[in-house]
Amino acid sequence: MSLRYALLSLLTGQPKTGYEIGKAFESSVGHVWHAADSQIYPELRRMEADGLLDCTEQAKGRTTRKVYAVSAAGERALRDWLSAPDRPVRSRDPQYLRAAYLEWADPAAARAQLEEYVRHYTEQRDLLRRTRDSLLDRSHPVLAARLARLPAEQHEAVVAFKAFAYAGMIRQAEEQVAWAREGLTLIDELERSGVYATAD
Ligand code: VNL
Repeated sequence: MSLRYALLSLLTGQPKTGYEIGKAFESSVGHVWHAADSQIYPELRRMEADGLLDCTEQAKGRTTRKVYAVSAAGERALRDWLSAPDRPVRSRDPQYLRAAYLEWADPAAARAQLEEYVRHYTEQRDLLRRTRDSLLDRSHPVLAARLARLPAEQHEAVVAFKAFAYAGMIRQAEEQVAWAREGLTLIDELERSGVYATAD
């Protein structure tokens, strides 16, 4: 359900074709709400049918492309959503479920898994940091296009809230790296004291 709000948020910045949406999504709002192209395109069609998006055909060479823009109803839906209280989701992350029962895993496999988390979240953290920096210096193309359509007095808040979201995600990624490293140390200690070994 949040995917439609992610798409509305993105398109409030600038109307886009389906192709442009796919590209811009991944480098911007996709960092805070991941979705695959295969989910995005059918959702755009549903949003159009629900009156949240206005579509116009734009001629390009011998073909036409559909340009999606947020309708008045779409803007209202986004405002209503952001003004309504959000109920925090309860944890369903398989990482913690798996971590809680690692005594069932082969130590080598457990170690490899934790090393993979370290690698993944380090990469994620660095990508998020780079993206946040490109928001703060306003060089991110999706943000720059949004700002170009807004009066200057709104720019600070638009940038600050996006940087705020990234700050939270960066901290989470840092925390995941630290946590996975703690797990590696734990496995070392348990193995050294002979209480964790390959079954059979
Ligand atoms: C926008 C641009 C959003 C860059 C972003 O992440 C971003 C935007 C939420 O203007 O919608 O990284």
